[in-house]
Amino acid sequence: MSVPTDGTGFTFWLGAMAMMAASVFFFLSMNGVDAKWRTSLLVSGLITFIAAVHYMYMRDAHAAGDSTTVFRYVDWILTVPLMCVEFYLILKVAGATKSMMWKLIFWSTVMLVTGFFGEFNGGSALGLGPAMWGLLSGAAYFYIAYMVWFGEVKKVAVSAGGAVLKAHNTLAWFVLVGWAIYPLGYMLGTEGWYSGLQDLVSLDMNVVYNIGDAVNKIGFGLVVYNLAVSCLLYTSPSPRDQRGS
Ligand SMILES: *C/C=C(C)/C=C/C=C(C)/C=C/C1=C(C)CCCC1(C)C
Repeated sequence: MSVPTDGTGFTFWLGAMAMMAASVFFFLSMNGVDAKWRTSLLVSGLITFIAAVHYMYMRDAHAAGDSTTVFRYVDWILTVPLMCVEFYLILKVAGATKSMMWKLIFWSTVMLVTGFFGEFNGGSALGLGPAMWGLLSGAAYFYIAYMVWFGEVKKVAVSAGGAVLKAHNTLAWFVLVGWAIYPLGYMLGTEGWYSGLQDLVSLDMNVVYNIGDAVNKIGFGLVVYNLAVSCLLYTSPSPRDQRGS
């Protein structure tokens, strides 16, 4: 293992550490919340834990001068569907169905597989090129955002109301704004009609992806944590608390 000597390498180290710390936090928080939120916190911790492991691999690959693309997409193909599961878990109480969850998982898989083809071997798969693959990926992304903002996911959240709706709305902003960081990174790292952007913004694609991951994976988990903890305020004191007073 070599010491990072460049900015990008350093963000892999920071990312690995932040993801690990977040995992410990989410796992340890499980005991302090109502049973119905434990699985949600477990999933939050799994998302950051899976990322932590991949960050260690990407950190080493980057330091060795190798591509990180495969590790990046293996990480995403595991963690993004888990974020879809997270929507399902918090909305289950309000009647979210498994079919809704699978629809989110399906479109997120389409988004990532097409994105991978756009990055792998310069986007040469099927002769489409990065811009075309990126467009296909973007279409799947918009459909997910639509489902979360206006479609069936939103409808269930509205019927849940209260703290669950509030958490849903925050997660929806993550999908719209936080997830939009990724196509920006993609445009900085691949060749297409948008390549002029690289002259305006001189950021490494990996740095942009690393920022996106920190915001979205840790942020998503904190929204779920906040929901679980806010619900504690409304439950009656436990027998032990009563004994003390
Ligand atoms: C933890 C990882 C997350 C939340 C990853 C999310 C990734 C995306 C939303 C990626 C989207 C892309 C596009 C919309 C178009 C270009 C290709 C991608 C895959 C970068």
